[in-house]
Amino acid sequence: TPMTPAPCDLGNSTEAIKSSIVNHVRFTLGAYVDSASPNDWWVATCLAVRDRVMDSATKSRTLHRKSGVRRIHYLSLEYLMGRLLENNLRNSGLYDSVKQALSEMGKDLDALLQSEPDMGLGNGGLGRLAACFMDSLSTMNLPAIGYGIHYEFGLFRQEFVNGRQVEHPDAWMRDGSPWKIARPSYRQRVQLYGRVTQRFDENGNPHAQWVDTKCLLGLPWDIPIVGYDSHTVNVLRLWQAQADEDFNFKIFNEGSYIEALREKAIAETVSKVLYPNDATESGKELRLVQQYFFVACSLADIVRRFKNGYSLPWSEFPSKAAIQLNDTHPAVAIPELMRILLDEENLDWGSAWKICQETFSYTNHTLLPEALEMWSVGLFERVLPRHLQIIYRINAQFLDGPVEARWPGDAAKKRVLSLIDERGGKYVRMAHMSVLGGHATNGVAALHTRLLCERLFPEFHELFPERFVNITNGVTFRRWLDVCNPQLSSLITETIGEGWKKDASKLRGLDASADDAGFRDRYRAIKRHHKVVLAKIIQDSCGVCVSPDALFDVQIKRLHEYKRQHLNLLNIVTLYRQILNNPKADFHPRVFIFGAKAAPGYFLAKNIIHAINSLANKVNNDPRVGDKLKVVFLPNYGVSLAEKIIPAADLSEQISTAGKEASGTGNMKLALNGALTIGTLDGANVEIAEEVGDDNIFIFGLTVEQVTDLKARGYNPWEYYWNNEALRDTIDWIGSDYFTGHAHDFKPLRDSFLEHGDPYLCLADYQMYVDAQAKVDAAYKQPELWTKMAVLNTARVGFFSSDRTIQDYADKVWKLPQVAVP
Ligand code: 26W
Repeated sequence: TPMTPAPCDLGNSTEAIKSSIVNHVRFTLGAYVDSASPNDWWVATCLAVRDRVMDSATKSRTLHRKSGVRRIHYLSLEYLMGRLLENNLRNSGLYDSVKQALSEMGKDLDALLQSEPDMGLGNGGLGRLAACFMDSLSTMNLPAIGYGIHYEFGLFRQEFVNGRQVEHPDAWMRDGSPWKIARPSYRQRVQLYGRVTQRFDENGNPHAQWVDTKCLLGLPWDIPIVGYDSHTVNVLRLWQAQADEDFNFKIFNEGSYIEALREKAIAETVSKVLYPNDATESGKELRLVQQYFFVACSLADIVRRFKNGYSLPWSEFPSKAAIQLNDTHPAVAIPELMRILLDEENLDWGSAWKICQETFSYTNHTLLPEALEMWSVGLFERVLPRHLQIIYRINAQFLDGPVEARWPGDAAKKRVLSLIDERGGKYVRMAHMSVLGGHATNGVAALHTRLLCERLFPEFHELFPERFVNITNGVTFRRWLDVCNPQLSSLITETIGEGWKKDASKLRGLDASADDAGFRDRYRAIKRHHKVVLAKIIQDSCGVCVSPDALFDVQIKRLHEYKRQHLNLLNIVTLYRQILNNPKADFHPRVFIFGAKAAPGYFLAKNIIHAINSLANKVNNDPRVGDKLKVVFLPNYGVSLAEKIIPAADLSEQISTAGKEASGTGNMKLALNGALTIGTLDGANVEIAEEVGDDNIFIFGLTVEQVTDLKARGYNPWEYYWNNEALRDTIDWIGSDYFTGHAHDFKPLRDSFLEHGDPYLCLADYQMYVDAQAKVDAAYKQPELWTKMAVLNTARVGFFSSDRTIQDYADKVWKLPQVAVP
């Protein structure tokens, strides 16, 4: 064999890293070291890190292939990765040497870290969860591939103009990205549209044939995922849509050069932009095409690996590949795998269906009816005619088989269980297909899973009880503690050792420190440090001066009625009135901090943003209020801003209507960083309360059962309005011209409370919320008590590490062993 020269020095010494960075500045970027731009230094640093990580990625891939272990393939339309450099540095252990190397060259690592654009390829909780999972999968040495879309534009950038949200495109990779590597040899071709005919195989058996289709190409981009203190580097593989130029060859030859290029541009729109809707299904054709495009590319990739890697019968496919559906967005994978097995591999129906069920599992992330995906049958048939046929057959076998056996002759049961909703128009129910086409369906918190079984899928649960499992969400403690709060991370490590980073349950070792006054002082000093940093950010981006001695009250999440930012607003307006009426009242100064994007078409959500900004403008400039109350809405909330807000938060607002928030994950990040929760018994709040103890959390509001009862009795917000003077004054004030000079500005918000039935029960929970906030105020006035509670939150939320979550999936759903990469 020819001699392979040794690679350049990829060691971790400062000298080796310096020379890597300088080489990239000179030879990759073609710049002089003396005159390279800050961006050049950032790119060169990322590439020096990437060089060191890629070798482990190749090793991991080779080991996974050679050992023939089962792999998990995570299918998600969203990955909210945020910045990658700092995370990769901390996880790989290169942080100190890279910092040193740069500093010896006169460069400041911190400044470089902050210049990285966020990779914002997701809307909110679901996309960020996928990103945390990728981190944990590598950390836990599990063989995994994440599949998604290489969106050219991520979630829009948000600006406020006169207090109103304005959206701008997010060109996160206008200048390329040093983290992604194109893999043209794994490009895939995908069919769409067309019609179905028949063909006969060599044995004379008929098979469906999908013809006259349009074609798209998918180019994969790989992003290495570095785990903490592990040599496993998995990849996130994102597909970019391209035109199939061979297919268009005819048009080119006929001289329709411009027309051919127009087709090319249309093809490329498929991976152009992330849909910015969180929790409302839009039903748009392009969205279905996006879903099928990335699913077809990913499945073809998985099937290629199975066929090339082993010579095993198809029945062994599930022993090599598990596929997790992140909500129903990639659910078209079920009929797509059926299509491959039936039409391309000539399997019989029964064998193909068995393989599907053993391969797939599905995570549900929402109970909101408007978020449940349903595709109109007409649209589905046009885009994916063969898949619709398969869905009809799955449905027929299901209704005539298990459903008929369990409820003979019961047409009503068949109507509710059918994959096709026929209550008005015909729609494919993607959630039903997802439960049926896999072996496991999970909810993301204990309460959510219970409601899934009792309310969303009661009949499916009755038919297949063993299929339903709970797997409570978690977050990666590397990004959400180690990276965003290195000071607290060091204090913890100094106190209980390093073990918590790989086994978060060890954080319980901090319990005793809650009673140690010296520890509390240091803990409080760290919180104060982060509040000073955040105060500067607030000054720079909102022009508002806030005191770090005030209580920082934080609500950061997508803007949605069910999350009830407008309940928070009712409380603030109430406090504002109280301060004006009773200026001498002993009220600890408070800063209300919001971060939230509204879906561009969600009118009421935008009205709420405008109302909060207008309230902020009044309160912050009212000399009668002074420093007692400040309200700020930080623009363009996202992962990187969250990393600044969370360590600085004192109070975490988790105030959704009970039964509406599947889990929440911001609640976990905030509690971990020592913010106390004020929250309803919803989603994972229930389990957070169990872990931290009732004394260390502020729970208020109606329970799920009480919400149900109240609605059944006939909820009337007017009753609360007329029976509560403070509430009445608050709402009347919002409806007045006080805040903007125009009484109609917040009429939509005011009307939602009163005229439109207050669907999320803000008025019913209002007084309990105001009372809970008074308890918060009283507790905050006792700093030693407050800090003790905060420490106990940090100490007791180890359960919410995504490492635990991922281990639960590996044990209960995927049956995956850990595979250590040497
Ligand atoms: C197609 C429109 C659409 C888009 C996104 C519908 C639904 C979604 C997601 C399911 C919304 C989402 O992000 N859900 C959140 O998932 C988190 C992770 O499990 C949970 O913590 C949140 O409670 C849940 O709202």
